Amino acid sequence: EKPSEPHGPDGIPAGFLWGAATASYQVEGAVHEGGRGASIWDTFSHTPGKVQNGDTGDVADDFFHRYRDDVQLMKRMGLQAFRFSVAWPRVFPSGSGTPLVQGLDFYKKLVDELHANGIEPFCTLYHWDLPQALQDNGGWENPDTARHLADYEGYVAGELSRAGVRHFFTMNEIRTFAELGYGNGTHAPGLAVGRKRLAQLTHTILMGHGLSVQAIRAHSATGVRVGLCENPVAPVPATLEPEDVRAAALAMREENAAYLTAILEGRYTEKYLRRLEDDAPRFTADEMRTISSPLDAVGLNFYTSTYVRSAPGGYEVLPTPSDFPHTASTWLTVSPECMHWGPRLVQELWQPKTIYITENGCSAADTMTSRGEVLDTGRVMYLRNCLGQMRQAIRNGAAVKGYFVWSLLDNFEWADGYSKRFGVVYVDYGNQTRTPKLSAQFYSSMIASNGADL
Ligand code: PNW
Repeated sequence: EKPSEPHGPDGIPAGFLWGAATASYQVEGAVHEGGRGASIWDTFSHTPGKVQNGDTGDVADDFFHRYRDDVQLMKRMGLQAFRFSVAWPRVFPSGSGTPLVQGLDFYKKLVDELHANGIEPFCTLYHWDLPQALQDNGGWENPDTARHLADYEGYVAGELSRAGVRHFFTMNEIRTFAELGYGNGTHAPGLAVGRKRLAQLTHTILMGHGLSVQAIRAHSATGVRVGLCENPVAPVPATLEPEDVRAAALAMREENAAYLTAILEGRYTEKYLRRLEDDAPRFTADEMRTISSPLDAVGLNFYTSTYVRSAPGGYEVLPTPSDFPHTASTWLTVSPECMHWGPRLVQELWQPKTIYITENGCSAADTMTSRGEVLDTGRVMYLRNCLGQMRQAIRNGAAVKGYFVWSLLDNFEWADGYSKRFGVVYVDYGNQTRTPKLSAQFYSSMIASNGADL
């Protein structure tokens, strides 16, 4: 890695890593190859009515077969890092037991290809594709799932660290997959289990994370860095009055009490436990120590903000006006301040040594012109503003060491299927042609100057 220098006057430290992110089920396809087992997303996407237009990840971007060309694309764009995820059911088709010997072949080839082209691999070990066989045994409602996850992650990190991977994330966005998968059922496995069971299974997920941190450290080559990727609610103070800024810090801690706060503090906040009353999770002090196993890096995914102000009792979350500007995804309001206040408040509250922005990006109604261009000026505006806000966070002391745009390619956007495009590279799903959008050109030129004119 390049040496990290003190923040210069332009705010972006030398050695800062610029990358792009993807996730296995969203890009790979090849769902029946190499002995891969089924995941909850195969089941969910093949259940009528669950995903827009009946889309599935069966083919997706066919990244499983096209990764060599896609790495060349990354290289041409000037990317320095690439975040991908490993599909658990490729390695353990039914989630536990004996690993499939050829299960990691694809990822080892991908890692070699990245290294050969000077691109640093960042590996997420769980980006939501839980083996269906484990869901059949209760999924995250079964504490055994946490053990199976740790066994899987220890094995994969051992193998891939010996292939030269130095950065691992245990999980992606606990808040999202717990709340959408088990809280309201809009994501796989499509359950709505109620508050008490949700709190308990979320605790089991946190245990899976903590046990995995330990397993990765136990099985890896020396020098690996372990973290997780979470998408905390990003409270932004409505005014710059000190009491509103304090309210934002309180909100960061409380709104994320079941997730990032528990992991970084090793405790549930009193407010959280009081709010849930009889529905609060059952846990031991020993479990809380496991959950808060020390991390080398915190990965933060920021897309949007939550405006707050000071109020009796601490803080008040402000409603989103119906005409607030938003992207092609209604949940994704255009509020780049999350990239300033998000990392800044995480730094102030928990002092992580290293923060990576592991996802940031937006959806847009991208279409190709008759000249074959995709002129996504809305995404250029979104990214430029988000990066300017990130630079502000760094100026204010946040230890942000890298940034990954979501996403390299248009891909399977979960319950929205292929109807929402997040890529800086356009994918024609009819023939799998890749076309860098205007935003890819913006991003490349920004990388070339290390953010000089943000
Ligand atoms: C994240 N929501 O997911 C994921 O990490 C990515 O896999 C995904 O493609 C990306 O953000 C864009 O959505 C989210 O409804 C999915 O609030 C949905 C929500 C939030 C995050």
